[in-house]
Amino acid sequence: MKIFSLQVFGFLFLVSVFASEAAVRRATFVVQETSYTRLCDTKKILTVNGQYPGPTLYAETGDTIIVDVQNKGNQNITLHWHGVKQPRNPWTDGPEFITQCPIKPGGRFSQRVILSDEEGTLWWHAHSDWSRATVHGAIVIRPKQGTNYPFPKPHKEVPLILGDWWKSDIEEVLQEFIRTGGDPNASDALTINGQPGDFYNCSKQDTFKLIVDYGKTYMLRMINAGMNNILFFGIANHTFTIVGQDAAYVKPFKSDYITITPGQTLDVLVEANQPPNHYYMASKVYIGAGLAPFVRSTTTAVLEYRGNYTASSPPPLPILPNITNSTAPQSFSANLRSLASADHPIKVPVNVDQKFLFTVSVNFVPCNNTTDCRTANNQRFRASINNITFQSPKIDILEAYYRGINGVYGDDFPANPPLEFDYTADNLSAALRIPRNGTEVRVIPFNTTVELVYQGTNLLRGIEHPMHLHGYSFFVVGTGLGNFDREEDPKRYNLVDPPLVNTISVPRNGWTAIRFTADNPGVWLMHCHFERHITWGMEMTFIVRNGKRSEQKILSRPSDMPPC
Ligand SMILES: *[C@@H]1O[C@H](CO)[C@@H](O)[C@H](O)[C@H]1NC(C)=O
Ligand SMILES: *[C@@H]1O[C@H](CO)[C@@H](O)[C@H](O)[C@H]1NC(C)=O
Ligand SMILES: *[C@@H]1O[C@H](CO)[C@@H](O)[C@H](O)[C@H]1NC(C)=O
Ligand SMILES: *[C@@H]1O[C@H](CO)[C@@H](O)[C@H](O)[C@H]1NC(C)=O
Ligand SMILES: *[C@@H]1O[C@H](CO)[C@@H](O)[C@H](O)[C@H]1NC(C)=O
Ligand SMILES: *[C@@H]1O[C@H](CO)[C@@H](O)[C@H](O)[C@H]1NC(C)=O
Ligand SMILES: *[C@@H]1O[C@H](CO)[C@@H](O)[C@H](O)[C@H]1NC(C)=O
Ligand SMILES: *[C@@H]1O[C@H](CO)[C@@H](O)[C@H](O)[C@H]1NC(C)=O
Ligand SMILES: *[C@@H]1O[C@H](CO)[C@@H](O)[C@H](O)[C@H]1NC(C)=O
Ligand SMILES: *[C@@H]1O[C@H](CO)[C@@H](O)[C@H](O)[C@H]1NC(C)=O
Ligand SMILES: *[C@@H]1O[C@H](CO)[C@@H](O)[C@H](O)[C@H]1NC(C)=O
Ligand SMILES: *[C@@H]1O[C@H](CO)[C@@H](O)[C@H](O)[C@H]1NC(C)=O
Ligand SMILES: [Cu+2]
Repeated sequence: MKIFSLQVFGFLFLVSVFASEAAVRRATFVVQETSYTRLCDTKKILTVNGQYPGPTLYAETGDTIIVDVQNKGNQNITLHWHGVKQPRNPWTDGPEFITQCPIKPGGRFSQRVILSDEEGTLWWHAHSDWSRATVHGAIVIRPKQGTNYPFPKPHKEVPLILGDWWKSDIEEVLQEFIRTGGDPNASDALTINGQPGDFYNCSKQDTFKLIVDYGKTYMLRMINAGMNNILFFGIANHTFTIVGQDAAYVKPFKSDYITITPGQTLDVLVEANQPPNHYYMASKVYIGAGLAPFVRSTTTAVLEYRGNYTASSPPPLPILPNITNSTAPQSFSANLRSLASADHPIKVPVNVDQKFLFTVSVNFVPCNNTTDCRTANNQRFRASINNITFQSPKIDILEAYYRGINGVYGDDFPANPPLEFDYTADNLSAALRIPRNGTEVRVIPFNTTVELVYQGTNLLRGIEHPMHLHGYSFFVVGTGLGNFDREEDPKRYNLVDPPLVNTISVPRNGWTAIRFTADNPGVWLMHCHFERHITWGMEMTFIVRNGKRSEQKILSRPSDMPPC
């Protein structure tokens, strides 16, 4: 037996491990109001352990981390471990009113974060209202002792978290957004590791810096923790080698820029092979054909070579794709393929038991209050999947399912769009735009192989949707523009080395086909990772039933589940 320590924001924990077993690690997360200054404004934000971004959780493949979450803030909160499959353990997955009721002020909840085959970078974030704007952090999962990266070990590994900063209180932004029915206010700045960077006078002295040694290779553990935008990121004069995505390895490929959606993570290598200097790392929004307000400025950090030289002032900036260039994200993601090597084999479902086609739409509903309906013509935005706008129940779906409580949810989520139409046509009839409300789940028997095609629609405005599934990673077997063709498109699927991810950007007015084996029993949320679309109702829930054997059933209910 060996003992090692885990440092989380000043608390030192001693953890004992049997060398042959996966380790159990512990961390304490205190949710609290913390005074922060950004953009020359000081305000209170919700943090974990006083940190923004929050503390990084470190683990090795297959470990379990027990996080003791204490809510010392003044609002309800839940925490989600994004991309962690949590085998048989939906209990501590986190989405509010899906798998738990919120942790109330003064409450606590000991959350087991059960890792299995994830290796790379994931993250954790609040999963109640819009608290995740400031309540988030990295999860770093290194190869188990005795195993290696499928590439030379980088000299250093650095989490780089992209985020948003609002000068206003995030709850006020949310409340105003809900009340008016229009788009939410854009954030006031993008951030890299919490800092807007050199283009903001009030951030300049604290701009994030990565000091590098010439000739060494660095791994950037990139996370888009931003709320509402897909982002571009680059480093002047340096080329990336992308090696991982959503804690699964990909075939290495080179690119001058990356595209990263909210919810997505990327592991990228950067070789410090340029003349010693200071170079800007920069990120800005990819907006495509979207119309929602967004922050137009660029956030920066600095890659700084160690040594004695006169640095260029200002440092060179990376050249990022135009914010409207939809080819740039598409050609970037087309390069992402599973490593699918002997050491990292993949098991793509070949025969499919159940096929689903889900339309993902932004909608309009009429409303009647001119003060409140900021949007034109007394309309209010909504969003839907298969024409259903998700309505949050009052007690969580998992509890209702586990205890057999009726009336909390229905099990009629449609396998196909209730109405077939030319999803991506221009000028669709306004009558199609109004969705219906519902709290419907789709029940899937244990071990079913599932194919799910996300079909974007142009009902109101076609836009990309970064769709995220809890409890699973899934293979992205195909994608295309226009309407999905059930006969022709499957012929071009990639069943050899499709990427294995937990979040996928469905192209504007296009489709994406994913496959997974439903071997993780539980209640699992599926939603768009644009926060404004979640608020508009772009969510649904899968219930994957227990298998016959005891190791195929949901674990028993923890006794400290937060009460409703
Ligand atoms: C949102 O933006 C509008 C226009 O700039 C401003 O008047 C309003 O105060 C903002 N709301 C919040 C909550 O920041
Ligand atoms: C930042 O500071 C510079 C120099 O003091 C000043 O010229 C500039 O107007 C400031 N910019 C902003 C946005 O405040
Ligand atoms: C960075 O690249 C640009 C364009 O390729 C070049 O002009 C510049 O000299 C390079 N800067 C450094 C410091 O190498
Ligand atoms: C840096 O280089 C300059 C000129 O070559 C030299 O004068 C100076 O002492 C060096 N500084 C350090 C800290 O090595
Ligand atoms: C981006 O593309 C649009 C449309 O092609 C063009 O009008 C705009 O000038 C471009 N912006 C930049 C910064 O290149
Ligand atoms: C869009 O971005 C890609 C990748 O950077 C580039 O190759 C292409 O030329 C850009 N297209 C336009 C119209 O700017
Ligand atoms: C709006 O108000 C009018 C007049 O009171 C009413 O006829 C109509 O049904 C209302 N519409 C909605 C969507 O509530
Ligand atoms: C319309 O909105 C205003 C401002 O929020 C509110 O005071 C009023 O009660 C609302 N009227 C109706 C009929 O909902
Ligand atoms: C959605 O459902 C509503 C209410 O049943 C209906 O009016 C509308 O046409 C449907 N739209 C689509 C695209 O299915
Ligand atoms: C749908 O739910 C919203 C509240 O979430 C409510 O305002 C609206 O009236 C509901 N629509 C229908 C058709 O029931
Ligand atoms: C799942 O089903 C496949 C055949 O469809 C079977 O080979 C496999 O053993 C099943 N797995 C479990 C865990 O039941
Ligand atoms: C906090 O959560 C409880 C349910 O657990 C709910 O009754 C209460 O309304 C919530 N409070 C707020 C401010 O949302
Ligand atoms: Cu969306």
